[in-house]
Amino acid sequence: MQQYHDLMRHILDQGTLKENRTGINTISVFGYQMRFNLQEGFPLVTTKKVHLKSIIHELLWFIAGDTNIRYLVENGVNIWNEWPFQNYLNEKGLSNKLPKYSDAWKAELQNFKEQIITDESFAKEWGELGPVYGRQWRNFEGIDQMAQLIEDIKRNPNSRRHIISAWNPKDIPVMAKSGLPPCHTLFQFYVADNKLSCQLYQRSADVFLGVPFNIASYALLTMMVAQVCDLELGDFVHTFGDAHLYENHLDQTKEQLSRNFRALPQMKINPEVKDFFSFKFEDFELVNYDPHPAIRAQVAV
Ligand code: THF
Repeated sequence: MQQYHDLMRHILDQGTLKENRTGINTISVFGYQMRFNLQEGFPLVTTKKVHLKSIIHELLWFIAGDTNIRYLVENGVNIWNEWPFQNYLNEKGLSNKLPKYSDAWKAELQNFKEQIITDESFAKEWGELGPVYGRQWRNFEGIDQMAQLIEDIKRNPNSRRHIISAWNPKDIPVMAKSGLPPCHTLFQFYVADNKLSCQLYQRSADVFLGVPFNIASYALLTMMVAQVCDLELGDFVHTFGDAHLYENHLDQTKEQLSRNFRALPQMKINPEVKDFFSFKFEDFELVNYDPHPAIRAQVAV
């Protein structure tokens, strides 16, 4: 994953200090591109342990059109909790008593998670992220972009219009309330020499915490689409708008940059699955993943 280390190094060397809505500053660059040949192995970062289980569940959750964190929390995936939680605190007038990232805030977050799992009506009321990825992919103003994309790739692979947009200007104000406007704004598929490639335009990227997830997630999505469309694997191209490192991730970034690369793992997908919407968690198996230990960091909300 030389490409990922090059990006972190580039931001440390060239980035500009910038303020943002989270209260934690970043160093940031604008415009960058990485490319991963998916035939060379599964692009999961090896210089820290990345929790693949969360990535698979999150992707299946998008594909199912789900926008409530309950499925994720039930499956031990905690990467989306902070946003509906902060919304809950704001609505209950508790955000002054529980300052973001304090120990009391973290304790109340645990409590919130418990309630999401045990109380269905609580989950319905407070676990909803609004019209985020799942909604836009499967029901963009009534259009199932994902189903159409699969049909279009099968019928007309050479098309230059294999695009899914998560950016729905009408929904942006609602998204900002309980979730946030999509970071993965738009992606496009491309077929040549019987190989399927995918390019993502990511408007905003948390390079230390989010990007290892984002690369693996879109690589996996590309593999799934390739399997159901009977295509070989091409490249995943990752294009960025604002690519940044949060100031409270800099020590972790330097620690990671000091580590040596290891061989990429392989992803095995159950070859029996031919219907895109039938993939289950058990259909995926990661083999030969031998990463360095995880590196902890606080996500900015
Ligand atoms: N907001 C911010 N600030 N960063 C992001 O990466 C991000 N996302 C999604 C939406 N908003 C974002 C959520 N994705 C982690 C990973 C991905 C996330 C959010 C959080 C995270 O904390 N990872 C830890 C723990 C992993 C685990 O417990 O499974 C890690 O060490 O990797 C970008 O899409």
